[in-house]
Amino acid sequence: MEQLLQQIEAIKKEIAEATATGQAEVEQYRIKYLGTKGLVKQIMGEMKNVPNDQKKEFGQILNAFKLVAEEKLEQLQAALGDSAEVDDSKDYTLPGDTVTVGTRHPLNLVRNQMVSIFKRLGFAVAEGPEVEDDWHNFGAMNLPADHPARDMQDTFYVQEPNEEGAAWLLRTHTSSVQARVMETQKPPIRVICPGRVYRNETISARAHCFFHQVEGLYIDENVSFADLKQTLYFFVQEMFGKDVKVRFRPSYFPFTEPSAEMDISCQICSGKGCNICKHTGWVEILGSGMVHPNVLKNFGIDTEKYTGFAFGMGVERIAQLKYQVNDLRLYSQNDLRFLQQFKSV
Ligand code: 2U9
Repeated sequence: MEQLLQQIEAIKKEIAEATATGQAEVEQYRIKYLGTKGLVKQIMGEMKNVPNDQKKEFGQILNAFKLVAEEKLEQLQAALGDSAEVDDSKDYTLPGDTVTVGTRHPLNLVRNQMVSIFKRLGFAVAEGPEVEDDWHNFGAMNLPADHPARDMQDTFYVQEPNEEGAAWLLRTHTSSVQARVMETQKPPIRVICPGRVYRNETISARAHCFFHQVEGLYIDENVSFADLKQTLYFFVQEMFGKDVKVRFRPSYFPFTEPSAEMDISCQICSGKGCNICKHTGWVEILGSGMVHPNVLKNFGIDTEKYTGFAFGMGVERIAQLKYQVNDLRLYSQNDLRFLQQFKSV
């Protein structure tokens, strides 16, 4: 008992003399005296050896001892607050760093707008894999085995064609997604397929080895070429404004018959003639047509009952006309001087 009291007095003396010049030393003090294995806890542990008739008196001594240790911790902490931890080398009144907020990529802005216009017409959005098999990309789309698009020169093959012609490749259009939709759904089908596509082109201002498409497909009873024209006319009016003019020119695609390309009046010069429209007043924006019966038959769709229209367009091309982007490479160079121009769009 006597020995314990002496021990307490010795520790109290130590505590009274303790100093700390930084946060680390305050922490050392706390651990030494008040930590879970600290001296205060150790002394408290001796309580069990104290005879019952002295427990009350000794308990009071112990509580006072603990208080001394705690008060000293507060003192050390408070003393630090006014001096040691203040770093005078910094000017805390300076304004903070500006946080640069990112911008949406112009291709995403345009893709989102395109998707939202077609959604309002009741089109659903479908997506699919960028690595495709030969069938979904070419075969199902009525592209014959000797079509130039199938050539090694034009398509990136992941796995070259085997004896049966089966191959894996980077999709050259998002029609492969519509093919997958037709595989799993029955008409009526009304989908748009936005996504990245790949073609083996030398990169220049006008060509790139990848670009983005939005393709559409509408299959139902009594779908006509008039539906195609009205849908696409609505789209360009929403995209470019009510004053836009359109014209259709006959064209050829293996997957549509009849096929047509659509031009709009040049949005840069309002049809007066400029470099973008090569002084014709018109710019081509998309390809379209009535889905070829062979394509429908590939998916077991009754061509006596159903007809459909399809269209495809490049997102880069629409963005070029909307924002006058004259070099395709700008879209993938991540140059902030280009991207930041789309800040509040
Ligand atoms: C199915 C059947 C037919 C989609 C179509 C085009 C015409 C077309 C080009 C425009 C510019 C590709 O991005 S581009 O280079 N596309 O001209 N695409 S019709 O036809 C389909 C799609 C799916 C089942």
